[in-house]
Amino acid sequence: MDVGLVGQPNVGKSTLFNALTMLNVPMAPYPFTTVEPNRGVAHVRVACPHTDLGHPCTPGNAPCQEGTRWVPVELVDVAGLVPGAHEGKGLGNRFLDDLRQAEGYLQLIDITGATAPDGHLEEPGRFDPAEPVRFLEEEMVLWLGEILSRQWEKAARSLELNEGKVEELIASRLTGLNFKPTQVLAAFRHLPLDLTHPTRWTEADLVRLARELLRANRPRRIVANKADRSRPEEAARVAEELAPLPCAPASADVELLLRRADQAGLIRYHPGDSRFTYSHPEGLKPAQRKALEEVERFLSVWGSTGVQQALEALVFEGLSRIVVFPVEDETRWTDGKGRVLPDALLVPRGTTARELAFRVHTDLGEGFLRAVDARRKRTLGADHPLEPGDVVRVVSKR
Ligand SMILES: Nc1nc2c(ncn2[C@@H]2O[C@H](COP(=O)(O)OP(=O)(O)O)[C@@H](O)[C@H]2O)c(=O)[nH]1
Ligand SMILES: [Mg+2]
Repeated sequence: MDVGLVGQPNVGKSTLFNALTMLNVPMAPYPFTTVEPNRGVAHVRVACPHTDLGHPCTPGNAPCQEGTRWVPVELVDVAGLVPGAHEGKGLGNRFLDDLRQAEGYLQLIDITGATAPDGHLEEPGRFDPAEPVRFLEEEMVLWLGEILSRQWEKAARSLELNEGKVEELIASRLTGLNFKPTQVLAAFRHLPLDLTHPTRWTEADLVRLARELLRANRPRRIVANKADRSRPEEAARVAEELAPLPCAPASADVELLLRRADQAGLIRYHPGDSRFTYSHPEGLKPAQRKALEEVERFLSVWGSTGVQQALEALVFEGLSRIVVFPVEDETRWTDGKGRVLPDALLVPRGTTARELAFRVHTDLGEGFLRAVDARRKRTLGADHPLEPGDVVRVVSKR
């Protein structure tokens, strides 16, 4: 699953990307295929079940630190959004291509209002920080609307003649976006469209449909960045302006500084925490001390940098993901090689026991007999929806 970072140039996307993809935790070598420089691995936190088991775990994909499991999520720093992207201007095509792959995104805005639409800086308060949020939505709606409108009449006529299903036609036109026909049906519920006569739909209808599809299926959260140059009242004002879209203040700069200082051994800081401790206070250079004292002041005002929280809110709330732990031995919580709780899998809320089996291996899914809830020692049927933190053994014919 990909999470995209979007926003106009200079709002802090690369800084946020660098901070989020830096985790100072011992990790097992794990083959991540990094194909492009703007892709990286970030992590979301969950409690590791090993504390309930009473033995340490042997993590494979998701490192464990003091009972916190860091579960990987792929992050894409999307090329800067420019006006006219849907017409293929500038980096438009590249931008939309990256975005298409992301299942949800964090949109960064400059809460100080100093960043112009093209990314150049002016004095704080010069621009409305919320404007780029409306702009991005319009740009995406127009783009999707255009894809839907291409030769719509012809496609709709043929559909009516063959008495086909309009939700399937639409899903197939948007294959790159992975909309399922059921998701298209859900979008119809909010629109007064005559489903048996798609030839009567206007271009405006298709644009409205595009908007509904995006709202329901591409969750986003707004990261009001550069909070270190702003005030909580201003953050609250912007959040109110954007509601019901979730928006929370953050400082990518401060988060990056904290993670780097931790990696350099100057402090101990766990991403997402509201404080840090000094490792060797006496060894700090005056400039380092001054910078870290500023960070302490920032944390006392804002509570945290907001960076880790923004990603987790998107993954767990926006994208409704939960983390489950497949094992092969329901007593020792191990895999076939005796590793304890090796895998932490991020799956959609509502994933069933059988769907988890398919996620682990096709054979396991096809030969599915039953699953065992290893915490409660209960048998789970194929259609049983899993809960966050479940430790599950799949019993299969093969
Ligand atoms: N004050 C402040 N500056 C930031 C913050 N995040 C990023 N910046 C600065 O904003 C500028 C642009 O950041 P960058 O990550 O390159 O933005 P991008 O163009 O969106 O990728 C750099 O000078 C960053 O140091 C922040 O949280 N606070
Ligand atoms: Mg950048």
